[in-house]
Amino acid sequence: MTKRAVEANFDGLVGPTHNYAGLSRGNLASGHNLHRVSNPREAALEGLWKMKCLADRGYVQGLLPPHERPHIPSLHALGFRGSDSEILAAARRSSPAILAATASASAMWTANAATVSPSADTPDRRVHFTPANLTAKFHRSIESPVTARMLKSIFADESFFAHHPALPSISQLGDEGAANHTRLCAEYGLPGVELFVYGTAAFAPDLPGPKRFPARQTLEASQAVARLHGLSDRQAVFAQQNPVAIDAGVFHNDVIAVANGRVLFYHEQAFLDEGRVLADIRSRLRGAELEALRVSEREVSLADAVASYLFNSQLLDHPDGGMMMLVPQECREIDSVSAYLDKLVADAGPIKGVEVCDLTQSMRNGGGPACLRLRVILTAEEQAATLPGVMMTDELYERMTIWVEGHYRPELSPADLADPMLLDESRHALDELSGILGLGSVYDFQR
Ligand code: SUG
Repeated sequence: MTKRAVEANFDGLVGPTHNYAGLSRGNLASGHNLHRVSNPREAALEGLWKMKCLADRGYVQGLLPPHERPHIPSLHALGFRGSDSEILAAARRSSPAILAATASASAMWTANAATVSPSADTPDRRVHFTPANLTAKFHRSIESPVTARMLKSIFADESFFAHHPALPSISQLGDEGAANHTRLCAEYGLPGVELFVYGTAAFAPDLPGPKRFPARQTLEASQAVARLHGLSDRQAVFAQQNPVAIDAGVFHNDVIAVANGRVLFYHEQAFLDEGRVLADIRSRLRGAELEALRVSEREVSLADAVASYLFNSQLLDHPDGGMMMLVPQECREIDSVSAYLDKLVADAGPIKGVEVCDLTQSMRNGGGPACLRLRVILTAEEQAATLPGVMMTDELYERMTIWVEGHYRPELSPADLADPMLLDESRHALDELSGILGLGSVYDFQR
């Protein structure tokens, strides 16, 4: 029997060490803003405001907490020894880049936290989670153990939720989670088609690949996740990302394509073989006709798509039918994109309205609205089994705002990352946060 289900979005709450360290080659914004002074307080408040706006409109909205940063166990693993202050000072002297990597607040982009398959798709009718190993970048590769603990704490009931370990941490199995995975369906509660997009294949060296920037996701990793989740060939489509797009700064597929329901919104340069991708989806989508919303290079150039993050929008079901699109404000600052959005709504297609949000602090590191959220399709029973403390309400919003204002700095520069006070402040804040959310002891410093 089909169960009604909804999409819940779990946004990453920005951490107290949010900074610009230029750690992600291939992500243009990260490179451009290297060493810029950040505002962690503003960043967290921007993210909280997005969550509240969506919760106010009736969408099911949760949050995933920040990770402990700087991460002393990672510095320890690299041979730095002594007290916490000595470790921070030694890392700063020997390699500011390594210190910055262990201090990044990158866990905020929860589209990279995991790949999630809803219970309607899986053989055991449980929601399956595989945390992403994020092997492509050191600062991100240290996220998965704590992400796994958080997901297990939030989705604890094994009769509803299945948790797989992250794939082996090796570039041939590089996995970036839901940022390279999207799902199409007639209704959330019905079996859907899961689209896995990869940048390269580790064991097929003849595939065309990007020349300038690295591909982060491999076909082998995508196939392994689909296997772990029990998806059959009828349910999974594997598509190669266009290397031209990767070289233009599309480091994840969610910077160039997004789906919701039966709509696939994408740029003509998104996929290497567009025709095959559409045919594969069409042949698998049961009970619904694929609606391909294709944006041509003439309407919006690849460069404007990357600069605006048009495709990193959230497509959300509209209560009156059709969909609402949540775009970053940069989309209204670039003429071609703004004109395209006006036309999209005027066209009487599936997109009924466009809402704009200010995520300046996250955008400067290459993270738009869709990067900040992990989508989890949940039935009513699964929703009831989810940790209630992380769900956004007016009360939680008020509480979190006070918490951020009390604990976060309004300014952070790369030199501050070695400040032992910053580590103390962050641990203190996260300890309090795990109590507020009812999360248990998920952090290393609590164990
Ligand atoms: O992995 N930026 C992140 C942005 C992730 C966006 N996520 C999705 N597209 N789903 C990344 O490149 C920059 C950190 C720095 O440079 O300080 C960074 O990690």
